Amino acid sequence: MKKHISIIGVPMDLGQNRRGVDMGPSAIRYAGVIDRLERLKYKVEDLGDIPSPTPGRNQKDDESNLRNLNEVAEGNINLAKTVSDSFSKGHFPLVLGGDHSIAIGTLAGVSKHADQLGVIWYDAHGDLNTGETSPSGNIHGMPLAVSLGIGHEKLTQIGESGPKIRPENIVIVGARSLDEGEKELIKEKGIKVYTMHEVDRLGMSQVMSETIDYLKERVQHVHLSLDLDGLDPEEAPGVGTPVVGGLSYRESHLAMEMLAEADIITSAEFVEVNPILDEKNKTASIAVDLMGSLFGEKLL
Ligand code: B3U
Ligand code: MN
Ligand code: MN
Repeated sequence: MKKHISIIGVPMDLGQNRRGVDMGPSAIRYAGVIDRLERLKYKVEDLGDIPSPTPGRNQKDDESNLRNLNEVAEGNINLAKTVSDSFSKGHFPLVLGGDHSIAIGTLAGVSKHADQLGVIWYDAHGDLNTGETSPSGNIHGMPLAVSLGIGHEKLTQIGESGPKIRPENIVIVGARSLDEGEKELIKEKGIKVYTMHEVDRLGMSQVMSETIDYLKERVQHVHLSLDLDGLDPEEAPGVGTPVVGGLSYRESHLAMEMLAEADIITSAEFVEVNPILDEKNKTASIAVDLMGSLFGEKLL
């Protein structure tokens, strides 16, 4: 594991409809992320927050069906640059969201330095919509498609134009709410998905060891994009679009511990923590607990 971590806050909530997720970075810092990682002997540098664009009218554009397109694009352009600078210094960019639209910028920044970039998308959703398939017009439901080069060009050209990742280098874990267009894209592109069905049948241990073997064979760098709504809302209630029947706290810890052991993750983001919807900062604290495991914390 890299020894130097750059914390990058992204107070962005314009990729969806519910205000509050812009306070995610503060909540995660308040839950003690820096101390936690320093205790594990990392050199941690907090780069502060990416300047967040002024909110627009929060209206969907009639033609593109995208909400706050220009603002989301602007925030992600700034983020891509900061992530790229951190990665090029050999640091581990640890991005704190913000809604999941910020993965567009993170992946644009990391992929500049890793042409075969693997991605683990830990999420209740596929985030594979486009303006045409999205039921909501919310860009946080689109970042994985955008990173594949599919979607509005104001988004796909961030960093540099074209795809940032390849479909065969993606593994989605925890999916249980996929729109029709997303299901079609998954089949068409052959994306590897462990829905809750597979997690229940195989167990998280097998899901993660298969995921690790699959990606290790293909890529040198793996980015972890962890949406807190991948977890069950009973345990992680502070998210904008909760979906019942999710991954447990324990399964999620096991997943992070196995990733730490395999030592394959070179960048990560933790997104969709919404302190307004949370109960006593529980979801932000879970995020920090999971980061502890991801960075090698052990029970004994
Ligand atoms: N798939 C739906 C819902 C959704 C996606 N991501 C989240 N919610 N967090 C959509 O709007 O694209
Ligand atoms: Mn998501
Ligand atoms: Mn989600």
